Amino acid sequence: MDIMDKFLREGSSLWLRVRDQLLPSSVSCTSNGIVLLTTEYGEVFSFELAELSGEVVIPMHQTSVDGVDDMSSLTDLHEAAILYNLFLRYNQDKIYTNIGSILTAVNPYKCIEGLYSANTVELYSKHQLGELPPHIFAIANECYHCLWKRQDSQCILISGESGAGKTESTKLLLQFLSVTSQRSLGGSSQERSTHVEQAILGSSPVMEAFGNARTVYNNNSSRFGKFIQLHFSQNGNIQGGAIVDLVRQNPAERNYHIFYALLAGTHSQQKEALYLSDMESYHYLRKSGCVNNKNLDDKLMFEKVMAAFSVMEFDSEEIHDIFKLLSGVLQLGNIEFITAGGAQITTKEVLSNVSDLLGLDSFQLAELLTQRSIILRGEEISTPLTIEQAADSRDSMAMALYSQCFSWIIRKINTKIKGKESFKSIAILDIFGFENFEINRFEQFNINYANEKLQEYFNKHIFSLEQLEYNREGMSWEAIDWMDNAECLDLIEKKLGVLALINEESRFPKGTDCTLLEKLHTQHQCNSFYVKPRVTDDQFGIRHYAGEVMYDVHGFLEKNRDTFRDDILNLLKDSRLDFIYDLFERVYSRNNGDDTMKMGTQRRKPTVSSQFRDSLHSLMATLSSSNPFFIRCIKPNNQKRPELFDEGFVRNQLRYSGMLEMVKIRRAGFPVRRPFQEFYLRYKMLLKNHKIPEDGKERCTMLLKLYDGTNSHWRMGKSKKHRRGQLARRVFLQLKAKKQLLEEQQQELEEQR
Ligand code: AOV
Ligand code: MG
Repeated sequence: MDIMDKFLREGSSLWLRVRDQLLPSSVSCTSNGIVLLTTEYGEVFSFELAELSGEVVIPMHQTSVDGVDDMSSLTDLHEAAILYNLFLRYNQDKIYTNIGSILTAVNPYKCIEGLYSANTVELYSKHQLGELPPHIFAIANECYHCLWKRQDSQCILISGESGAGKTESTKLLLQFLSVTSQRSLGGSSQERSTHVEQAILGSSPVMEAFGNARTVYNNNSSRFGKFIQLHFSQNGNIQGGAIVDLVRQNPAERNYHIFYALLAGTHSQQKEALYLSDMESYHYLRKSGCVNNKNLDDKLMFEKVMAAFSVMEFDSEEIHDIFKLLSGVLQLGNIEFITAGGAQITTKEVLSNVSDLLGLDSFQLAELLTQRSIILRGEEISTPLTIEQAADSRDSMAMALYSQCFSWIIRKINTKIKGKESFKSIAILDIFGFENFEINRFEQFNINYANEKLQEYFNKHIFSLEQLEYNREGMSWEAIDWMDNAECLDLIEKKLGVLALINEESRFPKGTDCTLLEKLHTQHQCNSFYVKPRVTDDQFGIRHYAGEVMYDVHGFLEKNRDTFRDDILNLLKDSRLDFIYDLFERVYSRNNGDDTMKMGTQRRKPTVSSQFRDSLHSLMATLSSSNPFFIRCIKPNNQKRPELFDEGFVRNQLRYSGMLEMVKIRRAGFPVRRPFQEFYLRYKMLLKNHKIPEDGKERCTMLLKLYDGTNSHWRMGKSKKHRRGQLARRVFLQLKAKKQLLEEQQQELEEQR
C-alpha cells in the first residue's frame, strides 16, 4: 500500500485501467477511504482505496504528464500514452508531433495564428530537423536539404483518412518549397523560375475546383489522387514541375465544386450566353440534397479559379470553351426520355441547347441517345434503346466530356510548369483518403485499394527495411510485431483475387454484378480478410487495414467496363468546336481507322480497375526509387469540428496506422546513421588530446566511448566493406545521443576556442 500512497495523492497524475484501456487521470479527492479519479477526457471514477491495486492504477511518467515533441522519447510506452500526448498537444494548438522522422499532424479545423506565416517559413528554413518544435515546414526543409546531401530524389507521402488534412498539407509543403526555392536565387530576378512556382501554387485552386467535391467526410474531398513533382536546378530553385493524376473517382454526393462555382460566379450576361439557370434546375446538381448551403464559398471559389486561370495563362477563349463544356454537361443531365416504341427525348429545348454548347448536330445527337446502330453485313441496323439504356448513354457521354476536360486542364498545367534542365526532384503524393460510407461503391473500392497500397509501402519502409538494415549491419535487434497488410492486398491483387474476378467478369459478355458477387463469395468466403454478409445479398466486404468496408456490388461491372460507344465518340469528334474535337481526337485516336465504321461496338480497352492497378504500381515503382518522408494526418473527430478531440476516434486511427509499433521501433532502433568517415570528420576535434587510431571504425568507437561508455545510445555497424557499400560502414546512433552528448560538447569546444 505504501507505493500506492506515494502517487495516490490529490493532484497526482496516473494511468487508470478501466474497460481494458488505460486512461490518463488525476486524483481529485481522497478521503474516507474513497478515491475520486478524473480522467483527462472528462470522466469521473470513484474507487474504494482497497480496490485499487497496481493493476488498476499505474504511475504516470513525467514525460507523459508534460507531453513531448517526439513520441519516441515517451517513457510510458503504450497506446494510451501516445493518444494522450496527441491530446495534450492538440489542446495547446500543437498539432504536429514527431515520431522519429515521421510527422503526425492532427487536423485543427481552424486557423492557428502564425502557424504558417512568412516568419514561420523563414524560421524553419534556417533550422535543422529537431531544433525547433515539430512542424510540416521542418519536414519540407529536411527534405529539401536531403536533396543536396544525398543527391537523390525525395518524396513526401501523406496518408490519413478522408478529411484528415492531406491536401492542406500538400499545399503547405508547396508553399514552403516555393519560398525556399525563390530564396535560393538570392533575390536576383530569374523570372522564369518565379513563374513556375506561381503556376504550381496556382494549379491547386483549379485542380480542386475540378477534382474535388463535398462528401460527408470532407467538404473539399479530393476525388483524384495527385503526384506532384518539383524539379530542382543545381542552384536549388524549382525550375519545373509535373503533375500526375491518378485515375479520378466520381463524387459521392455533391458534384464537383466547379459546377456550383460556375453558377455562383458568372454574371447574368454570361449565364445567358451559356444557357445557365438556377442550381436547383439541374438534375446532376440536385441529386446531392446539399445544393447551395455554401453559396458564398462557391462564388469565392469561382474568383479563385479565374485568378488561377490567369496566372496559368489560360486565354479567354479557352476559358469560354471550358465553361461551355461544363454547361453542356449540366444540360445533358436534364435531357429526359419517355417510352414510345423505344426511348424518345421529351426535352427538345434542352437538346438544342446541348447541341449548341457542344457544337453537335441535334438530330444526330437525339438519334444516338435513343438508339444504337451496328453494322451487320455491310448494313446499318438501328435498335431502339430502353429508357434506362438511353439514360446510361446520356450519363456516360456527360462523364466522358467532363473527364476529358479534366485531363486537358492537367495537360495544360503541365505544359505551363514544364522545365528543361533538372537536377533532382521532390515529389509529393496526395491521394484520396480511406472512405467508408453507408453505401460503398466501385469508387470506394478503388480509393481504399490505393490506401491499402500506400500503407504497404509505409510498412515496408518503416518496418521491413528497418529490420533488414539492422540485420545487414549485423546488429542484434529485438523484433517488433507490426500489422502487415500483405494478406489483405493479396486478397485484392493476387491471382483470382477480387480485382482479377472483377476484370474477368467484366470481359464476360453475360457477366452481371450478381454473377460477380457469386464468384467472389465462392472464391473467397474462407479468406479471413473477406466478408460474406449473412443477410444482405448484394454486398461483399473487405477487412482493410483501416477497417472493414462493405461494398455494394451494383454498378461494379458497368463502371469497370466504362464502355463508351464508338458512335457517340465519333459524334463528339465531329463537333464544330475545335475544343471538343481536340479532347476526343487526342485520346481515342489510337483506334481510329478501320474501326470507325463499326458503329456501336464496344471498344476493348483496358478496364478501369486494371488501369488503376497499373498506375498504382507504376507510382509505387517511382516511389521506391526515391527517399521517402512520411506525414500521417489524423482526424480529431468525425464532425469536421475544431476543438473536439474524440479519443475513441483517434485511437482507432493510431491503431490501424501502426503508430505504437512505430514508436517502439523508433525507440528500440538507432535512427541516425552516419558513415564512419563522415562521423569522424565531424567530431574529430573532440579527440584533440588523444592518440588517434588508424582504423576508421576504431576512431569512431573511441569517440563514442568517450561520451557514452555504456554503449546504450549507439552501435557500430559492420566495418568490412559490405557488398551494399553505402549501407555498411556506419555508426548507428540514437538521435538523443548525438544531440545531447556530442553536439553540446562540440559547441563547448568551439566556444572555448
Ligand atoms: P484530405 O485531403 O485528407 O481529405 P483536406 O486536406 O481536404 O483533407 O482537409 C479537410 C479540411 O480540414 C480542410 O478543408 C480544412 O478545412 C481542414 N484542415 C486540414 N488541415 C488543416 C490545417 N493544417 N489547418 C487548418 N485547417 C485544416 V480526402 O481529399 O477527402 O482524403 O479524398
Ligand atoms: Mg484531399
